[in-house]
Amino acid sequence: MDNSGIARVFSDIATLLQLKGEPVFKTRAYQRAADIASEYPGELSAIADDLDELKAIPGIGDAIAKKIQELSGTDRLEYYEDLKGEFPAGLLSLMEVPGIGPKTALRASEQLDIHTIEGLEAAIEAGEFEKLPRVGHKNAQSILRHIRSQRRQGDRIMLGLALPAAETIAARLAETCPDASNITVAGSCRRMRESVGDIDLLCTSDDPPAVAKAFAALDGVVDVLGQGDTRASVVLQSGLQVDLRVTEARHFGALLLYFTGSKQHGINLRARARSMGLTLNEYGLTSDLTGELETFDAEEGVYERLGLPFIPPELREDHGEIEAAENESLPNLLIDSDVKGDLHVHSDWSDGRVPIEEMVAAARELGRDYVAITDHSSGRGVANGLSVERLRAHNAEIEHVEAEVGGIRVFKGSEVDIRADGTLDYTDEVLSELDIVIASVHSAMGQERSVMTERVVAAMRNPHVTAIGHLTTRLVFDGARSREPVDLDLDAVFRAAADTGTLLEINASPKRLDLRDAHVMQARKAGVLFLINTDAHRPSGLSFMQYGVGTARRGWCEARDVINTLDAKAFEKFLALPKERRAGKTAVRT
Ligand code: DGT
Ligand code: CA
Ligand code: CA
Ligand code: ZN
Repeated sequence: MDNSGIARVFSDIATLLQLKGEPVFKTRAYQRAADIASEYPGELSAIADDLDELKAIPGIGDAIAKKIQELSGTDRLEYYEDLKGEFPAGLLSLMEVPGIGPKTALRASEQLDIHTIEGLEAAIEAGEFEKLPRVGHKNAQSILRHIRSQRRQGDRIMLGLALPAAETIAARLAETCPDASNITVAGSCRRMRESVGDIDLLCTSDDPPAVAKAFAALDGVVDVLGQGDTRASVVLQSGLQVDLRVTEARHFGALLLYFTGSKQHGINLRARARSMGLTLNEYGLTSDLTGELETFDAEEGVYERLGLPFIPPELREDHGEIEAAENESLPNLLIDSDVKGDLHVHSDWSDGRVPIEEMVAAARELGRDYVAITDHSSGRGVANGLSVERLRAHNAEIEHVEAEVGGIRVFKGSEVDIRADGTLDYTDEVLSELDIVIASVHSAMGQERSVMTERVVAAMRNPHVTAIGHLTTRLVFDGARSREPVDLDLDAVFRAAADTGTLLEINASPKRLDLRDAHVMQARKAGVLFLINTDAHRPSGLSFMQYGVGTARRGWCEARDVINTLDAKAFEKFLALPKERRAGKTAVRT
């Protein structure tokens, strides 16, 4: 057990002793031991063999030192288990809810038989919990809000945080553990879901238990939830949970397929296997007739054996992908390198962090063929928007930077505010001086559906508006804030986009991903064409493109559905078309 685990046990002991009415000096000793354990610079378990060394730590006496020894050796402490046994089950987890002290938790479990957070939630909803002494309706409701927000916040984390974390821990495992091969991110991360519950990793090895053990001891692991011969579940400093599965190379294909999910995709594949007289699990396919296990070192083999082409992970959501695979009508999904340009980028002319030149140089560095600098207009929605005079200076600066940086086409752009009444911040005459106009809603987001719909459709009717930016304005939960989408008649909006030849943006910023996957799917079916843009406000933001591509893939997009897969020349030709001719797929293929 690591220091934070030990600290937690001691702190729980202190709480339970206090509840028992033990003398204060006793509870204080454990509380102090918890503090010492969590602040101790090295791993306590590393010196636990030597009782004298433990006792040399100020504040650690004989009794505590022996308990540290026991915890380090077995991950269990008899004294702690016995103490917990004197109280109702689940008591400690109830006390973790903000607003619930030890006495209330004890009453809740003894008098109301509540032992889990879910039980507590139900009792609050039923009005039972508030009747406990010193609770009351107001407190109960506030506790309920805490529970719900913890669930919302604690449960899932945005892909933009999870994927880099998954890659970091995978790299660390590779470094520490040369025995581990084929280290691969699976689960919802691999499917590029906008948020993930936990990270799933798998790898192959000739010695799985050694890898599982090394993984649980990696730098950055603060808690080990479980560890066995072929698996380990850990918690990282960031609070992210990571599940590792280790297998032999011959099972890799079946395990990756299982562990990538989605669960329903797996279930559908199993049903298909069963209809063929086969049983599919994470080891391979077993013949019902002979009982023989067929193994696969890659996923492709499993699909092939089931009579299917490979199905990309982003499609494995039970959205008809197995039928499409059967009919050979799977989309030929776009890939990262198909994207040639980025048409929504900010600089320090509005709310970006660096000069235009730095953004352009960074875009060129990433291999983009073209980029549009689209600083904000002067509407109410955004600070430091550009007046008409500054916009014209901005245009001149863009021309200058294009010549200066070289090797990348730089378009004159604006992210123009769609005002509450559907008009835009600049006149048509001013807009006509631009190459790219991204029109977005940044204010009056509470408008009712018909008003909001008409507002956005009005912007689409403007002949100069290239695309609508982040259509629904929703923010993916990112630990600090989330925002509900505005209320829109999406059917009507998508129809209008297709009719007017207005592109819809797939905003690739991981906190937005707007359009989201399901909306991309719906819009694509309505004949809408897309741009995938990063909306970068600093150079690092230009690398968010992969999240937009993942979202487009989850919406079954091919390269031809996304206009910025065109090379710079073809893209300019597209822009030269009058809007009504930009609609429909024929326009793109030219
Ligand atoms: P998440 O973590 O909530 O974002 O979603 P996933 O899809 O990563 O789910 P997770 O981490 O619970 O499990 C990883 C994969 O393992 C999941 O996508 C499919 C597979 N799996 C887990 N539990 C089951 C199950 O009960 N049945 C089947 N067929 N597969 C499962
Ligand atoms: Ca997962
Ligand atoms: Ca998992
Ligand atoms: Zn914006």
